[in-house]
Amino acid sequence: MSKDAKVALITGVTGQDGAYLAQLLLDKGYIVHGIKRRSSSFNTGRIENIYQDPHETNARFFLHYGDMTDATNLIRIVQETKPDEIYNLAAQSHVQVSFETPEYTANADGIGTLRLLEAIRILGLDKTTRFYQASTSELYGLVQEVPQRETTPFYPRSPYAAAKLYAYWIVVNYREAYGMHASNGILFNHESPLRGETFVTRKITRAAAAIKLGRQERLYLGNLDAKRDWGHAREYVRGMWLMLQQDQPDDYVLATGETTPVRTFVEWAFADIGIDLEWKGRGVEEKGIDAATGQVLVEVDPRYFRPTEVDLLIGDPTKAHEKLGWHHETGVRELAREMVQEDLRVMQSDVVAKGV
Ligand code: NDP
Ligand code: GDR
Repeated sequence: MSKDAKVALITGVTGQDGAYLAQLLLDKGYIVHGIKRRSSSFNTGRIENIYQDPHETNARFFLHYGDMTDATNLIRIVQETKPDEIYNLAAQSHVQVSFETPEYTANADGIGTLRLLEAIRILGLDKTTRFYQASTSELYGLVQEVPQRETTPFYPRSPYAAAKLYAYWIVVNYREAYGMHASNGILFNHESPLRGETFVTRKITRAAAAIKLGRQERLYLGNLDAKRDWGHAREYVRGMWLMLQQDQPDDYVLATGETTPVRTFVEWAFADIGIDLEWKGRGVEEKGIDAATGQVLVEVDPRYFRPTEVDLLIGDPTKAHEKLGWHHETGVRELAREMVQEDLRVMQSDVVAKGV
């Protein structure tokens, strides 16, 4: 292991982005520390492939128990690891769940960010440690301008977005007040086969795979009209890294510039399992029907409607193109296909393994 290897600390390393980012940094020769939460069940599935026994002499990947709601724990981990770069990806990241757990979401996503920034300052690392904050297109909320760019006014529409708004501004403040190299990545939705199962793309691709294998009859969804700018997570974590390699800290939008309604993503996923879906009815009565058999495969369930919705997200990544040289590669149609195929592969191997 090189003595000059850079050290990174990733909060949220067990999540979708944490897994891709840890892999990217290890490939670049970093020593990577990740914070994981104590859980009564297994929560390291996404990083199983990069797990290293800490007793190995050349181990470069280390996990620490921690939580964004525990300041003393964060201070100790930052003190022990003295990272060159911190990527703050940990969050209660589900928008709908934030309406059920608003205080916890504010604590973990908003104040948690402050705790980490303070840890850096308390330990005197504010001139050496670079900081990435996982900011979000949810900050734009109620449409003020399209496409949304770094200068578009924010209008959060959920407790999650309001917590992330605090985090965004406290990062800007610490940059301006203390000269910290702290940057916000305002990332539009990014998905992958590692996406959490309750986010809409993965819920759809898993259901399509399960329906194809005869393991599920119907998919229940909420608002089919919402439009999102969906990219591939693997490409977005590279943008995070690029932000911290710049001489100056700044805030950047990462997006594809293309937006797609949820309904269209559903059609694509079913097309990928060989089903031509037709829509009948409107609003809560709308149904997705197998054109060949007449069977109802998709229904709207109002329980998935949000008290306030974000109707339209479409990002303008021009600044990231020009200053970071970052570009997305995978289009949303290709992304949907990759996710369906991977869900099918995993479910099929599960069927073989269990012999059912
Ligand atoms: P995930 O939900 O997949 O991962 C979230 C991670 O945070 C998990 O490792 C989770 O741990 C951890 N975590 C949650 N709460 C705490 C806590 N209190 N203390 C410590 N760790 C915690 O999210 P993504 O990987 O998709 O997103 C990464 C970040 O980027 C999040 O902050 C999200 O809000 C933000 N973001 C995501 C976008 C996207 O489209 N994916 C777009 C824009 C921003 P565990 O595994 O134990 O649950
Ligand atoms: P989002 O992602 O809220 O954009 O936040 P999600 O996939 O949850 O929802 C996208 C859109 O789909 C609609 N929808 C449904 N959503 C879910 N989860 N389940 C359903 O059954 C369903 N039916 C319709 C939603 O109403 C919404 O309009 C994600 C998270 O990763 C955040 O952490 C991140 O900040 C933003 O993306 C950018």
